[in-house]
Amino acid sequence: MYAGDDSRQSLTATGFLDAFYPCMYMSAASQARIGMTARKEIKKQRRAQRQAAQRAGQRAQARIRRVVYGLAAAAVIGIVVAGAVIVGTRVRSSSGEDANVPTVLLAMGDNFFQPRSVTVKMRQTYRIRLWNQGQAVHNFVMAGPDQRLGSGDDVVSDDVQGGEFGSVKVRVDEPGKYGFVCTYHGGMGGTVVVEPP
Ligand SMILES: [Cu+2]
Repeated sequence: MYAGDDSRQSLTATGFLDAFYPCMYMSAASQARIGMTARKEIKKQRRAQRQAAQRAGQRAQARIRRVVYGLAAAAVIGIVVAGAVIVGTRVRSSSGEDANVPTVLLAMGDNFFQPRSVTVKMRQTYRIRLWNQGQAVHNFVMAGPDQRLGSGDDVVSDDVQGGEFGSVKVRVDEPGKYGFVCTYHGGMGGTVVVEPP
């Protein structure tokens, strides 16, 4: 039993040596071949290492690219959001809604409008700002699409007290002359001339 074990151990020891020191038992040609193989193996490993390093580098570059693109996208979004906020602020900061609606100033006296004629473009909304510079209350009533006053489609402002301001929105889609009056004072009136674009 022990002898068998010992012999196996010694065989194992020889095998061990064979594996680690093949040069001691091999011909010069075999050694050269093994040397070649070893050198090839080393080259292969180095190539693999280089390729791995290259791939790692590419991955790192891709990561950097993603970060850069991410930052660029964030910047663009930031600018758009900032722009929206600025535009929003500009719109909101007006005295009323619709800051982009052109305003026509129309003064009222006792008892007349000044000017008596206002020219606007068709298919465009205007805000007519009424400034009552007189003492009496006045209003602004303008002919609607049928171009006739008092036919039910008139544009009618609120009353404007002496010294105060009023406002009325007007949009006309057909060119022509549209009369306006103050319904409190006969003969107090004027004309809105609507021109094609
Ligand atoms: Cu009036």
